[in-house]
Amino acid sequence: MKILPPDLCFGQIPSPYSDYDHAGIVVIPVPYEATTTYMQGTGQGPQAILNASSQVELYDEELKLEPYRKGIATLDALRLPSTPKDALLAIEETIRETLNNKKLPFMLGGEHTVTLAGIRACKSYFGSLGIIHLDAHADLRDSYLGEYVSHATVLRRSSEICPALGLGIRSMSVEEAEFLGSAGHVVIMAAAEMLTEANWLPKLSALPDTIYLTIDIDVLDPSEMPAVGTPEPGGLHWHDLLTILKAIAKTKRIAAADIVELCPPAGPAYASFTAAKLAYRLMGYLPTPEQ
Ligand SMILES: [Mn+2]
Repeated sequence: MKILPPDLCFGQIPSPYSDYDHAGIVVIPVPYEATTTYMQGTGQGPQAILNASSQVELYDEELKLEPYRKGIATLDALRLPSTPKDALLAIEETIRETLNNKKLPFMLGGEHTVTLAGIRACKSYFGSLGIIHLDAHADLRDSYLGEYVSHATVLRRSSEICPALGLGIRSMSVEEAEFLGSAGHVVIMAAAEMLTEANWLPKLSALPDTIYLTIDIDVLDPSEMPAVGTPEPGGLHWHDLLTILKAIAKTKRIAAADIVELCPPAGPAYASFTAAKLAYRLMGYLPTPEQ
């Protein structure tokens, strides 16, 4: 396991706050892209977020504190085996090691498939686990283009492991809609329903206390987040998303998180900055695991 030095790590955070031993949070860049079907480029997402993160102020004006002081180390980007099965096993191993070291894993994708590895590791570590899935897409297909493990099936595979709440969803197939009708352990809320807190806040309480939080960056509206492979109109806006994340962090124990599906070639540079700022803001909301 290689740790990036301050000039290359997330946020260019100085030592000792970016040292592994000091870290409450470990950023894990996972440039995995194997099953992308529309615009290519999610493999470049982690490095684009790391580059842009150097421009994010380390003082958080909303929280009125410096989140980096809880310790944020960054691993060197994972070098993954070529087959999806082996790649997921390698990611899972890294997440498990991070949890064993009493640190909160924070993956930067990469395509959404990487989430499955994070959920497998967290489920075996914590036992009881729920998933909160922020995404434009339901990702509930049973298979997609012949693949059972793909960005389009990730919540379906994950929901076979633990209960899930999808938020901000605004695109699905008839197969996914029918599955939702029959699967009580998977609940979704459309983006249009998310504007009223009374609609979604009670859904959180139905989940286990320990949460894996996955954010497909396309949950944001394309006007704010154009750099995605499969944009959908009608998405969440910045402050709506922060309100939801704050509520999750307040009512649940977020045990691990990821931000996936940034596709730098599909949009302007500010999109990478938005993803980096979202990551840092979320780190400010996250608990520090007991060490
Ligand atoms: Mn999506």
